[in-house]
Amino acid sequence: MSPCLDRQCTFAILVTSQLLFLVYYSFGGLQSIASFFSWSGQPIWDYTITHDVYTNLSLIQQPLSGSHSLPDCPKTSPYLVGPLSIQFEQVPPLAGIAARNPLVQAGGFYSPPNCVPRYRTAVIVPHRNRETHLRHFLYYLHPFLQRQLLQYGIYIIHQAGNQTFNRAKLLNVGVKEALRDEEWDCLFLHDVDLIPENDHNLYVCDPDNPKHVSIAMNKFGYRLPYKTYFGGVSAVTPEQYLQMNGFPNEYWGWGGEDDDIATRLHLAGMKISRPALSLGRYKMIKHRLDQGNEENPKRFDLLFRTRRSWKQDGMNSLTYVVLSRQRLRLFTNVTADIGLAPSRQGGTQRVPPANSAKGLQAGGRM
Ligand code: BGN
Repeated sequence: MSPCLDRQCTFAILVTSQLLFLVYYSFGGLQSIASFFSWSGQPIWDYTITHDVYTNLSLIQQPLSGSHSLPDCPKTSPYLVGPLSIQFEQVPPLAGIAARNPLVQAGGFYSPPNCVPRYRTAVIVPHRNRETHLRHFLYYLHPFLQRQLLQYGIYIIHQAGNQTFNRAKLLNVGVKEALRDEEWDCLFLHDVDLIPENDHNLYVCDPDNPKHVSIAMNKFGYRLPYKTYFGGVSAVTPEQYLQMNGFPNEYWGWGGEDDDIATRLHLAGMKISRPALSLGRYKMIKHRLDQGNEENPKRFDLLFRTRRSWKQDGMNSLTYVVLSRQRLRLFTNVTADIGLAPSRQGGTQRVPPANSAKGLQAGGRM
């Protein structure tokens, strides 16, 4: 071969490989190519056929008569139905949700009546002034979790006062408070406005790595917005949570705390685990940015410092005061004073009386 031909050949190889690379990315990378050729090994769900979220629930709700010793729950629940019908037009009343979930115990606790559960999961939800979202959330989550044959508890962690919101710190509080009740195997850290669309998306942990679960949200066109995204819904074992020193306490306002968590789990020697894209699907309840949860201008600086700060800022530096802890009919309501953002700390570190807890307490009177 002449040197000239040789050069042409190299050029052709370069151009072809670049073209292939472009095609690869326009197909959405390995995952999409695999699913195109059905290589993923996962079922491809048809979301045009959906089921009512209360399907099969009455079958599970019949406790066995007599004094049987209970068998272990099956590895795969036979009650699962797949894609769920979800609508947010009518807001269900708390009393109605309670009536449809008669086996849920005070505090939002449940254990399957006819078998010994294989997993114990605490669902922890940071909250403030989102009563409508909370009602949708409870309406869907209770039957969803019961069909999975889990032992579970739902914890709503309410930030007292009206000062800047701090999602990550509320999650730290929730983990600490939930672990006082029970040796949970798995902690589901859950935004209140996200509803899972498929009950095969099991609310159990990956024992090896923290799991990011809400990987396909309608808000982002049912794909990951970026590779290290860790927001919305995630699941960690208590051991994984402590290994990464929990979540940062210093992110006040919207944004960045989930990216910090993604960084700290890597720094703690773990990786992000994810379910299949067709399973980790969520519908988000539409809303405007909350008052008191404005974008955090300090998030860029904070993220820059995660590598230096994660061992000092987290579960080992968490301080808060529990103002109330109530076992309501459908959830455990923890109202906590978590202090104020640094710029707002005047002479006192504590927030004014918890006036915004009223909405939730009303739920307890059902
Ligand atoms: C990102 C936010 C996340 C948020 C996602 C999705 C930041 C840090 C910028 C360096 N991260 O941009 O917190 O969950 O968008 O909305 O703002």
